[in-house]
Parts: sequence; C-alpha cells; structure tokens
Amino acid sequence: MSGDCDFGLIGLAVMGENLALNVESRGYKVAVYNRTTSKVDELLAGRAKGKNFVGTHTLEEFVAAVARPRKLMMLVKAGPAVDALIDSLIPLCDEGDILIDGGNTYYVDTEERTKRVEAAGLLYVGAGVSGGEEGALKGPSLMPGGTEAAWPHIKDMFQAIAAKVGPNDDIPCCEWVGPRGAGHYVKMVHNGIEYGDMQLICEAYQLLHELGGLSNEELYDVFAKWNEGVLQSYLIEITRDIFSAKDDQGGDGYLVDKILDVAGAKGTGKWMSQLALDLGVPSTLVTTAVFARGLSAQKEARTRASKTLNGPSDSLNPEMSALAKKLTGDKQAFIDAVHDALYASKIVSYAQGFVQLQAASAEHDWKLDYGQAALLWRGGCIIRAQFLDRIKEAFGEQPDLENLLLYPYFEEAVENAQAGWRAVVSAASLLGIPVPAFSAALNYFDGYRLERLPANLLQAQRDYFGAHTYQRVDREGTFHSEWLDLRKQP
Ligand code: 2AM
Repeated sequence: MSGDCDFGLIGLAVMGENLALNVESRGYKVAVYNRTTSKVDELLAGRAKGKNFVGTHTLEEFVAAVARPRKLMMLVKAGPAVDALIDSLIPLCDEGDILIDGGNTYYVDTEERTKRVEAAGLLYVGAGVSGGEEGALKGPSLMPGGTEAAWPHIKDMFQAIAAKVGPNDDIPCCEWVGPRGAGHYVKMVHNGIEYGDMQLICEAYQLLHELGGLSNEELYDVFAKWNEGVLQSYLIEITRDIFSAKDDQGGDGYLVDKILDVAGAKGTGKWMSQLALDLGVPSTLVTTAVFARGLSAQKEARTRASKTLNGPSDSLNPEMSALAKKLTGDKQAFIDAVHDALYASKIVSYAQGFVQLQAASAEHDWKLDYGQAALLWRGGCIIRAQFLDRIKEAFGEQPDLENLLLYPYFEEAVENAQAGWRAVVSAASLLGIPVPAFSAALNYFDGYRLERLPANLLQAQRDYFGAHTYQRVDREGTFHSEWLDLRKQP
C-alpha cells in the first residue's frame, strides 16, 4: 500500500523537523516519524499545524503513507541507528524506493550501505547536509551521493529546498556529487575546511587583540571592513557580530571575553585529518586546527605551565625587539598584514582541501567535479563565501587543476599577500603568540613552491640505518650504499 505523501522524514530532532518544514514549504506533502512518537504529535500540533503533514506512529504506517517510488530520509543519530533503520525499512519498502541518510555519517558507512541497499533492490543516497538548524529550515547546502539512478527522482525536491546563490538567487547549492560515499566525503571536507577557517580567524583575533591592542569595538570595525572585501564570508560576518555582543549574564563588557577558552569538537575535522594521513596528502591546515582545539582543551595543564614557562619578553635582544616593534608598531599596517596572512592562509587551506578531494576521488573512482563542489559550498553552509566563486571558476577553466595555488588568480593573490603574511608569522614568533595555522599554511606554501627539499638527506638516513634505498637525481635506478665505507678519510 502506498499513500500520497511526496516525501517521508524519520528523526524529528531540530535538523529533521526544520528540514521537513522546509520540504513542506515548497509545496510537498510530508510524512514524518520519530522513535519517540510523542515528538510526531508535538510537531503536528505545533509548528506543522495546518500544514501538509501526515504524522505516523509506526514505521509501517510511515512507509505506507508515502507515494512510490518512496523518498524516505533519515535524520537520526549517525552510526548503528541508521543501520537498524535500514534493516527495518527494507522489508517494508518496494523495489525502486529510495532511502536517504542526511546525517553526519562517516563516508565509509555510506559506501557500504549503498551496496547493501542496492542489493535489496532499493536506491540509496548519502547526503551531506550543511547549514545547521537555520540552513535546514531556510535552505541548506546539500551534497547527495550514492545510487545515481535516485537523482532524477529527488533532484527537483532537493534543489527546491537548497540554498540559492548567483545574481538572480536561482542557482541551487545542490547537485549530484558522485557514487556511494562521495557526498558524505565532500561534506566532511567542508567541515574540515571549516575547522581551518575558524582557527585562522581565531589566530587573527589573538594577534589583533594581543599585539595590535584592538578593543572589541575596533575588532568589530575591522571584521566589518574585511567582510566587504575578499574575505567576505559567513564566518567573518558572525565573528564581527560576536565582537559586539554584550554579556548576557548581567556582567560588564562583552560576552566573548567571558567564555572559557576550551574548544569542543564533534570529530569531522579528525576524520578528515586521519584520512589525509591515510592518503598521504598534507592537509596540514585541518590537522593543525584539530590539534589547536586539543591544546586548548588542556586548560589546567596550560594554566600550570603558564606559571613557569617563559616567553620571549626578556630574551629578545635589542635588534629583535626593534624588529618586533617595526612589524607591529603601525596599527593599520599590522591590521592589513593580518588580513593578508588570513587571506593567503585561507587560500592554502582550500587548496589542501581540494587536493585531498582529488586524492580521495582517484582512490574511490568517484570522478568528482571540483568546481561543482565549490558551488555547493557557495551558499547555505558554514564556509559560504564569495571566494568560492573563484574556485568554481578555477576548476571550470581547468578541471584537472593540480593545486589552486597554481591558478593565476590565486597565484597573484598569494603573491600580493605574501609580505604581510611573512611579517605576521615573524612578529608572532618573535613575540611568542602561537599562530599554528598561519605558519602551517606558510610552511606548506614554501614547501610546495621549492623544487628541492631536504628529503635527499632523509633518504640518505633511511638508507643508512635501514637499507631502504634511494633514487638519484642524475641517473635511473634504485640505489643502496654502504655509508660507513664511503666516509671521507681525514
Ligand atoms: P528520539 O527522539 O526518539 O530520541 C536525533 O537524536 C534523532 O535521532 C532523534 O529524532 C532521535 O529519536 C533519533 N534516534 C536516535 N537514535 C535512534 C535509533 N536508534 N532509532 C531511531 N531513531 C533514533
């Protein structure tokens, strides 16, 4: 039996509820189900009252309420709950029905589930959904992957509910990403890039605050200005606003200054870092950002260490002190240099993210379209930024572009930002302010642009102690040497 609902949604936590309301608002009839069935009733009596919803109390009822081929989306806790639901849904569904997982799922699970669901005669979609609660309601960025035959069935609905960008606000931030776990992988890279962006902004804040002496009011003005230029983005915009928020507990001053400096994390940045290590690609920005959160979480240890470990204040010689002053003394020049450091580092961070996507795409045979991935992140999601138009353009012109740093627009941008970037990293280092992401980005840039790195010595060491062999620059072949025998005699 099948009903007349266009879409079914399981899991009525805030994301699920908002997404269901979004779908209904585009003219679709929506069936909903939740394990704790009282939530169904609450929704139907509350936010969904008078709207085109069908509330159901059992999975049987739920599946029966939706028209075939059924589009059934799960927005439940990632992990075993999704497997359990799939197992329950398969026998209730008919051939050709579509199961969609919109949760924050590890892509390997989606790879496996796609095969399992396809083997049962159904279609499977693992969709990255980004944009938080508000995005889910008003227009998220959607990154669907899985059984490609599902796409024509869900395309109109998915593109209708997605965020829109472009001059006429009509380009949806939703396109088919690729087979199996490709959508969830792209979503994970989005989150990893978000880690990098946030860490970079935090470093800019600390520099401007500690070395530039900027007040929260001044920080607001700086971020407001930055948001009108190349750094324009959702994260710069909300950071600007954060600097103007007063303490909501009745205290004096600004709320941001009252917040404990211990970062939380849900783990997608860690996934991306681990996978970068597995692939052997240097995604140093996300990894640095994950570690920076980890160090922040060691608050008690840092508090103890702060009482005994000294910074450079007493050990700088007069020349170094003078240099540090020169680098930070002119307030506006320093603000501009931090801007440039942030911009150049951000370009490196995205370059790394796309290199990882390329490596993953090759490994899993996903045939990802990188320009399209940039477009999916253009609106609705946390890393949305104007800057992504340029990335879309770059991969549009050169689909096989090896590294964003080599695209003329970014090459020139980094070239122009370079002096400020180096000045900021130098000043921070001289004055003892940690800038792990700014410097990781700069080190990647310097490593990537050098034809010769000291890995010749590393290979020599490996061959010396472990006979791991090496190759030569001047002849073909694989070599091993008896290093002790080759020592120059005194
Ligand atoms: P609940 O309201 O019954 O807890 C986010 O946690 C969403 O996932 C909620 O809608 C929650 O349902 C649902 N959820 C969590 N674990 C689940 C499971 N094992 N089976 C079904 N739904 C689950």
